[in-house]
Formats: sequence, C-alpha cells, structure tokens
Amino acid sequence: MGKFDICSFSLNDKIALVTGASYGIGFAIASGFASVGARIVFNDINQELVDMGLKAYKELGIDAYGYVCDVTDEKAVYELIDKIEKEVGTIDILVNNAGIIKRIPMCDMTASDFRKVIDVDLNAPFIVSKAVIPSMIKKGHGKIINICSMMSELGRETVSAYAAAKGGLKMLTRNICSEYGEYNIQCNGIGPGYISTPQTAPLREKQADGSRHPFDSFIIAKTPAARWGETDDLIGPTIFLASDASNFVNGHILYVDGGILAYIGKQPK
Ligand code: NAP
Ligand code: GCO
Repeated sequence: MGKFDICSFSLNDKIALVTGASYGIGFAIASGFASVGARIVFNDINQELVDMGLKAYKELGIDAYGYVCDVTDEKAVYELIDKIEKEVGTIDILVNNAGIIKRIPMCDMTASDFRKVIDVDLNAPFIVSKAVIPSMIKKGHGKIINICSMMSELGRETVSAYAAAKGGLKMLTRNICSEYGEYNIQCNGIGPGYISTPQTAPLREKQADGSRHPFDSFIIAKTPAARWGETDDLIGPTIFLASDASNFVNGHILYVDGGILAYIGKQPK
C-alpha cells in the first residue's frame, strides 16, 4: 500500500451489502458507494420492495443485486450471506440500515410491539454482523457500519423501544470494534439527524390549514443547520467509514445531524 492509499476514499472492487436499501437512507448510501466503485448488494423485506429498488438502481446506471430477506430471521440471513458469497463474492462492507420505528407512549405500548422494534433495530444488526464477520476475518479486513440515530443519545416521548434499540446499537458497535478490531475489522456507526424519508413523513405532514406540522417547526428550530437532512447528506460520511481513509477509526459514532447534538436550543425571546 502506497503512502497516500491510506487516505483513499475509493471503494473500487469492494462488495457492499446494505440492508433494507430499496429506498430511503439505505438506497442513498448504496448509490453513493457505487459512485466510488463498489458493487452493491441489498435486501428488503419483500419482492415488491426489492423490484422497486432494482429499478431505482438501474435508473442510476447501477447493476445492484437485490434479495428478499427478513433480517430478523437468523436462518434466512445465513442463507442470504451464503447466496451472496456464491453469486457475487465475499462481503467487504456491511451497512446495517434496515430499521423500524413505532411511536407509541411507553405505558400504552405492548411488550410485543417493544420486542418487534428491538428485533429489527438491534437483534438484526447482531445477526447480520455475526454472519459476515467470519469471512471478513478470513479476508483480513472488513467494515461494518451501523445506522444509529439521535436516539442513540437522546430520548423523547413515544420512542422508548426505538431509543432502547438505537442506544443498544451504539454499544453493539463499540463491542464489535472491541472484539474484532484485531482482525482489521472496523465497526463504526452513522448517527443521522432528522432526515426527510418515508419513516419521518408523519412528522412533517402539513396541518389542515396548510401550516407546518409542529414537530417539523420544532426540528428546524432544534437544528443549527435550520433544515431537515436529506438522504444524500449521509453519503460522504458513510463512504469515509467504508473506505481505507478510516482504517484507524473504530468504535466511533459519526453524527450527521446538522449540529443537533451540539446545541442547547434557542433561548426564549
Ligand atoms: P425506511 O424509509 O423505513 O427504510 C427502512 C427499510 O428497511 C425499508 O425498506 C424497510 O421495509 C426495511 N425493513 C424493515 N424491516 C425489515 C426487516 N425485518 N428485514 C429487512 N428489511 C426491513 O427508513 P429510513 O428512514 O430510510 O431509515 C433507514 C435507517 O436509518 C433505519 O435504521 C432508521 O432507524 C435509521 N434512521 C433514520 C432517520 C430518519 O430521520 N429517517 C434518522 C436516524 C436513523 P418496509 O418499507 O417494509 O418497512
Ligand atoms: C422520531 C424520529 C427519529 C428519527 C431519527 C433521529 O420519531 O423521533 O423518527 O427517531 O427517525 O432516528 O435520528
């Protein structure tokens, strides 16, 4: 490796698996990876979403491989990884992106709903990571990027399960780093701020009188950048964590939040 290869952001010849990447944040990240040379593999929960994703990648000139797989199903995940290794090759970069949220006040939430969120947002990154790590060890390198959240650090009404899962995902990130760093595996997190995607659409819905949703105004006031993030805002930081430029960055959560976590909030007039 030459002196300046270590600051290369190229993903040439790398195979990247991005979970739940038919649209939204995962789609943007995968498309960004493709723009710097990676081969893209993604999965989603049903064939309809996978077909939608394949079409969207094709429109950008990206030949992605798409598979149906529920990331909470351990057996299905192992079958998926096996299939990818046979049909595409071994995975160099894993992005644990698939996620769900249920906005329900904690005392009204059933334990079953709580478990569902933990299952997708925390158990699944554990399952997919442990399925790819052995091949990464054999290869001598690997990058795992967990999509965390503001809720890895902060709480708010109605998102107890999501915050518990994303807080746990931050610690899973640090633990994968601790346990497998010696094998040249870097495991880091991206902590998106409030990003405009279907997941957050209900928080931005216009009021009957055409005015902004109060949560929409709240987020704009809470964000020093004074706007919601776009999915493309996450591309550069994620490429950094997937590339050789970050080979000595491990167990870190890179918050891409327009400054939310740095800000105490506007003082009252
Ligand atoms: P999204 O629009 O809801 O996309 C998530 C994708 O994951 C969807 O395609 C979803 O399928 C899929 N998925 C859900 N459960 C799955 C399962 N069991 N197996 C496989 N795929 C599954 O979400 P997003 O806003 O792009 O968010 C992507 C990630 O970023 C999530 O982890 C989210 O928590 C995190 N995040 C989002 C924001 C934000 O402001 N949007 C901020 C911070 C972090 P369905 O369409 O069927 O649900
Ligand atoms: C919510 C939101 C958030 C975001 C995101 C913030 O209801 O507060 O959905 O949790 O999606 O994860 O980083």
